[in-house]
Amino acid sequence: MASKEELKGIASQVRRDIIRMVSMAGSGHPGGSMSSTDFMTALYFNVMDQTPETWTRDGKGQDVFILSAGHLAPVLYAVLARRGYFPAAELGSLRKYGSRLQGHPSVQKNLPGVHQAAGSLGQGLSCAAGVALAKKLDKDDKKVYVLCGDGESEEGQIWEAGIFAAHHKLDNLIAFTDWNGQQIDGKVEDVGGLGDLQAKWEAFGWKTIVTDGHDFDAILAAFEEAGKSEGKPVMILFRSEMGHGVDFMAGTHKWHGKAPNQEQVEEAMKQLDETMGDF
Ligand SMILES: Cc1ncc(C[n+]2csc(CCOP(=O)(O)OP(=O)(O)O)c2C)c(N)n1
Repeated sequence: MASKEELKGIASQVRRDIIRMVSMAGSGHPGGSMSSTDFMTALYFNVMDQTPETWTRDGKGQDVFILSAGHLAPVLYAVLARRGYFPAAELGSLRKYGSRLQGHPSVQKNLPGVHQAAGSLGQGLSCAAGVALAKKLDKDDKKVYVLCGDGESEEGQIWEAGIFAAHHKLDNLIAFTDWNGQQIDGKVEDVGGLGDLQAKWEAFGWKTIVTDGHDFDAILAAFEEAGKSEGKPVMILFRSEMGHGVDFMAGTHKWHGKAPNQEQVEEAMKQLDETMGDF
């Protein structure tokens, strides 16, 4: 278990990793990766019953994480590396030919920590619901966690999975959405407005929790409450900020899928150094 101060430091390191990886690759998705960094760090360091030593691809007898918004691969890879699933030096191979760190997660590459390929938005929640149902059938009491994007939630398949999971009372399924309000082309509300996202999930029969996605107390409390659900799948809506942690990247869709240049990397590192603590 990491302390709150340690989690903050790790999250700063993860944001540094994301910026460097995407910059070295010359392409990738830093904005949503940085809005998801705090809850992904909390999940892997303090919440999931899964470790680099115990992880297996079939996920039996342990918690499973599935990345539904596959373009957020940089945050998943950086968190996995900092948690010890593979060497951090490998992060520099993001998007390189033959690398285990493809631009979107691939199971063919056998990267420890990755159960499920992703990239076509909307599919991961269905996969996670299937794994959660399999765990119920196997009498495996571990949980399935899945990260969705808010832009991704414009996909019809998300809502089909929502019906399925509620119908099967998958209370071992804990989904969370990076509710940063931005997607590839602009604000979610301007592109394909979701309206009252909490009311929508409630109407689909899910337990919902809305909380601050950049406050570790709130994040850990939300995961704890989610773990106690009975009879309903859970959707945590993490209110977050695109590009969080670096002022010129924050709050705009312009950093959804763009690599920072050298000067921007240096400025970002300066800002993130200040929030590193002792990590
Ligand atoms: C089925 C499908 N349609 C379109 C895309 C292209 N695409 C990739 S990311 C993205 C926007 C996703 O927005 P959001 O989930 O909010 O992620 P964020 O912008 O916060 O990173 C789109 C349209 C895709 N990957 N898959």
